[in-house]
Amino acid sequence: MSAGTNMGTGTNMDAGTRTGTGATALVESVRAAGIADLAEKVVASERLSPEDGLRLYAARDLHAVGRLANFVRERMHGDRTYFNVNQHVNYTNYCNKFCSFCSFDRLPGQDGAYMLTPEQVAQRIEAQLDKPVTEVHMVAGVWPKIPYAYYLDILRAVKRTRPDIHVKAFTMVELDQIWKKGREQAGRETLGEVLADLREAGLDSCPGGGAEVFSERIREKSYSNKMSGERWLEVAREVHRAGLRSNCTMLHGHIETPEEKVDHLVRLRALQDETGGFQTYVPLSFHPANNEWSHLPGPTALDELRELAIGRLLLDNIDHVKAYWILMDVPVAQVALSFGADDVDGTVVEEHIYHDAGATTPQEVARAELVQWIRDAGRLPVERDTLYNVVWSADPEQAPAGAAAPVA
Ligand code: V47
Repeated sequence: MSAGTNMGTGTNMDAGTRTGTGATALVESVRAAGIADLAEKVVASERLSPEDGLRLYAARDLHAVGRLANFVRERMHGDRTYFNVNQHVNYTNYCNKFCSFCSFDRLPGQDGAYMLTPEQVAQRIEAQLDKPVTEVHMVAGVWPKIPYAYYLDILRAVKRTRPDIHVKAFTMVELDQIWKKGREQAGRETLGEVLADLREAGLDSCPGGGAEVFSERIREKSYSNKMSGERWLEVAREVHRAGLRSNCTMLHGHIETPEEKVDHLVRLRALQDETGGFQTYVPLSFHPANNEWSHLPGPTALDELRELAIGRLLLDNIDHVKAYWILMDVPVAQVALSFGADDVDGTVVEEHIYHDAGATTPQEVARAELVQWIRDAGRLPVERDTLYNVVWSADPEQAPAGAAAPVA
């Protein structure tokens, strides 16, 4: 994969933004907000610095920040907005990390604790066989007593039930744990060997969770049992080296500072320069119900829009930015499509992590409804598979923008 090739190549530019007039109008439209120089950089496809990032967090005029992000979004994707027909499976909520922000984790025996057997995972896949599901997104808590074979068995169970489904599973945190079990129980020394086993059993790519905010200050306070940011990046590097793509995330709207967020984003950007393996950035809005951070208010819709926009502007080498509809009200996700986001995730079916933490969105949305949400926001819906190959497109040009390049 080549790094840093996506912004400003202009291949997908729309008329409104690609012309010199559009660029000049953009710069002028944000002058009063004090970010005309940043607009000039964006128009010229120059990389924004960490200091620029801090100015975007400080800029009072959110719409000005949004206009810059929208310019980039339209230059890369035009009106195209991606979704997929997917289902989520959270295979266990057993967890020993005790993160302050989490409402999902349980200890075995606690009220509501569960761990799905491979057969139960298969049943969940089977229950959706009448729908055109192309992806299962499978993440869970971390529990050291789960044997190595279990992880391979749940992958095999999915593929046995629906052989053509793409399995996007295991965050970097889960992978680190699976590697420890692989070493202990199967003599697998390296993460590379473990990834080879997982791939053989059916793993196709990895989701972006578990990164939280890389800040050591916050980790020590609130998720000290979890791997460091450095280790998260190291595991992601190995995943990409093994030829698997992954997503990346940042948990925002709690106790983090703008400096910590900029640091997080530029570290993701640096790894992407190296590997090109991240497909999509997903800012995750903190949900405060039923966890140790319940005294915090969580982000507002305006915070969410700013986060998406700044992600789009700083992560100049990541193709896609996702407004995950489950965690923001659907109208906010629709507005987000003009604040840098070009993806809304998928049909989901069953979700626990955000609903345990107070999400009020539905558990599932029909494919037709997703299409309508995107159309109502004035964008062109494009159904994708996990690797952004186009399954169906409302774009008359049917351009497979963002189609996956081979992994290095
Ligand atoms: O790692 C947990 C976060 C993540 C809360 O890759 C919380 O496409 C907010 O990573 N409030 C899991 N966030 C979800 C995730 C994800 C979701 C959708 C798409 C993709 C993708 C990835 O959720 C966890 C953690 O960072 N989380 N609890 C909470 N109370």
